[in-house]
Amino acid sequence: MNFNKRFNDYKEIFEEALKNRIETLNSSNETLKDAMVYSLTVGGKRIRPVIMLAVAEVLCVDLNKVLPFAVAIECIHTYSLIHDDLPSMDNDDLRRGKPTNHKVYGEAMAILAGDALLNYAYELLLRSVTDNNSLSAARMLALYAGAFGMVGGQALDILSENTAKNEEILYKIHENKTGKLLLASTLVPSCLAGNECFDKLSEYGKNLGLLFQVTDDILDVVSSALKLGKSINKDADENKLTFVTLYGLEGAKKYADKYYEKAKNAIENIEDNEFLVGLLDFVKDREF
Ligand code: GRG
Repeated sequence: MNFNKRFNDYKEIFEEALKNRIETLNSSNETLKDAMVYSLTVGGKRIRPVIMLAVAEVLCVDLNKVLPFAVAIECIHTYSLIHDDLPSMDNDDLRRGKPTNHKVYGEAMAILAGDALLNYAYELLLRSVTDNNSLSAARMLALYAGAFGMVGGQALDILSENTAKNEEILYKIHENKTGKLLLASTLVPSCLAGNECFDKLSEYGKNLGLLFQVTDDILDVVSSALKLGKSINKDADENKLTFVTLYGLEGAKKYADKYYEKAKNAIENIEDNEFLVGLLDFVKDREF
């Protein structure tokens, strides 16, 4: 299997679907639409859509069925990055190697672009619900994006900035903030396939999410702003709770190995799992 080719094939399928959706995106205001499209198309690995398409293919789910969910999750992810970069949150000037949304459109428009992307995601999800399986897939994504998932993790992260730092809090923040959208990427196709391989994909998705975050924490100290497309060394500067600030660089690498193995073991009995294993290598060895 040629991993890079397959990754790029999924990415292209996704980019085409996203382009088609953007062409029909209605907005009563052109500036708002420009701000939404700016962040949606400014770059990004598209790892969540790629995971969704890859798991869908393993489970023999029609890719056309999963594509609206893939566009929706990328809209949710993009809104979260716009809001995360705001002066009231992480106050970042650079994202995906380009000026952040509020640097280009101003803070008020960036908040609205994020809000509109989130609402657009739900419009897409509602339009995709045709049976019980698609209903449970949409509910899963909504649950994991909100207070029980990504937003809840972000809240915990902010609240923990000036409190005692320990493993339990670290795990809870990352399991939710970064982990739940990645978990949803593996479970949406399972829901669409009538909960096929649900437990195995759940274990895979959880550990993939933690692997993704520990790698992000490692990259914050070993990579460059040029490669990452965002500022570096922010975690230590801002007294953030990360795998590196808690366990040191070598300790964090050991956690990466542990989550990698757990994720790989979870899917060992799933047929045609090579690409899913390849995704773990991609996440662990990525430089950006
Ligand atoms: C503001 C509601 C709200 C939530 C923000 C996801 C998040 C929660 C904040 C992002 C902060 C951050 C850098 C988290 C680390 C992991 C992460 C989600 C990185 C960005 O995702 P990638 O690497 O980004 O998939 P690209 O640009 O490739 O799409």
